Amino acid sequence: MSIERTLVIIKPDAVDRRLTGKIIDRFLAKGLDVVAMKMKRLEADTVQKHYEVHKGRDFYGDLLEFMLSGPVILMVLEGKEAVQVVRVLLGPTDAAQASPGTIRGDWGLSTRYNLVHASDSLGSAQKEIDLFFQDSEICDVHEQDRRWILAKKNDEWI
Ligand code: FUP
Repeated sequence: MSIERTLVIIKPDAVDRRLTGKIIDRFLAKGLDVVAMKMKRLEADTVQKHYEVHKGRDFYGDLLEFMLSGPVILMVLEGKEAVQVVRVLLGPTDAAQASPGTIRGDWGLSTRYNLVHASDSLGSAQKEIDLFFQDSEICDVHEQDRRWILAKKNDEWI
């Protein structure tokens, strides 16, 4: 199984509710590495690009307004199967349907205010990382830094 990178956005609701530390801790406790992180207010054109697939949907305008309503924390997370692992840690888009133990399940009830975004595939992860980060902002993780997180067998992380 390969080491992947995924993009995470801690959304304005989670920042406003002071949930950022607890949320970041979930990712670290799972064994993922934070290889880039910054806090900022997003610009409208960046959010429009990020949510381009939803252009024309009835919730699109409200979604943009929400994402621009306050600062967010942007992160690149790295680890084994990071894209899918992070989506599982979040739970489904509608937080009311999310199981206890997931981020949305523990702290949310809303579809719009669902606390965190994470890339849904390896392809979108690469696009989203490139949209929000320069290569120079991303740190390299050394194999020895994850030696108690993952084992190696026949050149595969297990
Ligand atoms: P996700 O992959 O979990 O981020 O979910 P989607 O790409 O389907 O939706 C992106 C964002 O649009 C959600 F995080 C919240 C918002 N949304 C709404 O506000 N209303 C909807 O009915 C669906 C999505």
